[in-house]
Formats: sequence, structure tokens, C-alpha cells
Amino acid sequence: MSSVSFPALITKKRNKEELSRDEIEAFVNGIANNSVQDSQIGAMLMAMYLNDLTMRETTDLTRAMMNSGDTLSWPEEWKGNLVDKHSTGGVGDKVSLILAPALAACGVKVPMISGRGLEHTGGTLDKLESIPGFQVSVTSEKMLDIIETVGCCIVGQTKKLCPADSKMYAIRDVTATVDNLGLITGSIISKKAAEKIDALVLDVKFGNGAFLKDIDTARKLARMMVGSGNGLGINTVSLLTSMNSPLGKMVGNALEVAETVWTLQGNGPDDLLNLVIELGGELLSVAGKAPSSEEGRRMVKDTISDGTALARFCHMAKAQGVDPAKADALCAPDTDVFSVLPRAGAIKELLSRNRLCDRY
Ligand code: IUR
Repeated sequence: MSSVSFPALITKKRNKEELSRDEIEAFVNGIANNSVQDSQIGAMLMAMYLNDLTMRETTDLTRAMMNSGDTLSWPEEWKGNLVDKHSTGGVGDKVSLILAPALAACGVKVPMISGRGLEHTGGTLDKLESIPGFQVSVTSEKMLDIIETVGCCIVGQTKKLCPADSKMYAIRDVTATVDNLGLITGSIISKKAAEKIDALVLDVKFGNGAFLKDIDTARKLARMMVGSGNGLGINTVSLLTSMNSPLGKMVGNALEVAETVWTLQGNGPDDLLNLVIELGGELLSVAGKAPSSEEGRRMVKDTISDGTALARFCHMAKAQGVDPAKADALCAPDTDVFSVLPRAGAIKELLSRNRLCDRY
């Protein structure tokens, strides 16, 4: 759009009219190049919050946010093989740490960009950083190299990826506009779309330990995110899963890494293992890598029982900076994972008092 009047766009949305794709792009580009004032962003977010975004507006917002910064690019021969997973977050949710290497062992490529903890839920990056030496900040060249050799990596976001989202999120946070389904969808899916993946599975959690408490709202968000992902050409599927109790038995960064290793060794708790298998099966199916989700589930399960997922996890840890001897010690059969993880003494003491180890 040639010359845009931001107040006119705010007025239009305030008056409950739909914004066109060009109008949404103009506003988001204005956010990215600092030509829209923070007060205008706040006003637009509140207009969107109060009047909601249609599915079409949400997809256009997501696309514009994705295009506000760098996007990743991959070798031509990887086309069709790039997949990822996103969870809206829950207590004890260490699924990504297990699923990424399991998927890599199934032969797909997983350029997973993860986040930090939000409210009471821990972040995948914080969990991985409890392994001494694990680097989550890597360049895109290094990311390509790791995925080439390992098949997966789990890294943090750079400032250049979806810069409009960082700005919008900061303003949503102080203008009481966080919990709008269209805005949440734009924020989450734009970052996944910037990875330039072909397929995506979403774990949308509901319940008293989740960001969304009731299943109906979770279902609406799931539908919106699936619609937006598909609208951007990503084969997207979503599962609604309960967060009325923590996932697995371990909660806390180092403890969750320990439970990840135990699960990859075939000794994980059923709820965690089943969720990994369900999400992986749906993803492989929607990605066209398995003829059905049932077959996809079998593929994921096999990588855990034959040890190939654990081997990928160990390889990923080494590729992301962990001392090879330490990574081997962490993943070895019959290993004491706490000999590698920090605060081993304190954690062991806690475990022995709570007798949590017995359950394994
Ligand atoms: N995570 C995101 O990446 N964006 C959001 O808006 C929320 C969680 I809520």
C-alpha cells in the first residue's frame, strides 16, 4: 500500500470492519520498521481484542508477522521433510526434548525453535540449559549444519525472526490484550512459519495447569492455529490434551532432562510416552511420511525401543556444545544421569526423600 494512515486502520477495526490483507501488512510492516507509534499499536491491539479477528484476518496477520523479519531457508532436497511441534505449555511438559530426536530418527528434519518459560510453565530452552555446555543460541548456518548431521536441533529465537511479534507481545503484555485467540495464533504460528517447515503438530493444552483453562476455548484456539498454519501452506494438525495434572513425574529443569533420558531409554512414565507417540504419529501422518497416524505412532515407538531416538538426543547434545564424554555419560545405559546434571546431590536427596525413583 502506498501511503497509509494508521489512525484510519485503527478506526476501521475499532468500527468492527474487516481489515484487508494489504491493510494488515501495512500495519505490521509499520510495527517492524518503527513507523507506527507504540500508542497506535496498543490501540490497534485493543480494537482487535474487542472485535476479534476473522480466520482470514488471522492468517493474513500471521503471514505479515512471519514476513516482518528473516525466515529460515533449507536445501531444495529437504523439501517436504521439514517438521516441527509446538505446545501451548504445561507443567512437566518435556515432550519436545523426546519428540525432536525421535522424529529425526524417523528420517525427517526438525529445526525446532523453542521458547523460555511463560508464567508457571517451564521453557524447553531452560530445561536443555541444565545440561552443562548445551548451547541454545546458534547461527542459522550452524543450525543447518546440525540438522544436516543430526536431523534435529532445539534452539532459541534470534532478534531477526518475527521482530513484529516481539514488539506486539511486549505491548499486549501491558495493555491487557494477551488472551485473544487471533493474536495468540498470529504470535505462535508466525514463528513456526518462519522456520519454513512443511508440517506442524500442535499440542493445545487445557485444564487447571494450562494457560487455557477450559476445553472449549482450547478447541477454538486449536481450530484457529490449524486454519492459519494450513493457510500458510503448512500441513498442520492439533491435539487437545489435558493439563489437569503434570506430565510425567518430574517437574523442574534438570529433573525433566533426567526424565527425558529415562523415557528415551524406554523407562518413561506412560502418560509422557503416550503423548510423545500420539503427537509424533499425527505429525508423520500429516507430513505424508507415514500412511496413517497408527503407522506413524508405530514408527515413533520403534525409535524409542531400538535406541535410535536416544542416540539422536546424544548426538544433538554434542552438536550443541555438550562435552562428548558428558553427553555419552548422560545417555549411557544404567547411567546415573545426576552425575552429569548440576546440583546432583540436592536432587538425589530430594528424590530419595520423596521416593520418586522407586516408580521407575
Ligand atoms: N506464546 C507465544 O509465542 N505467543 C503468545 O501470544 C502466547 C504464548 I499467549
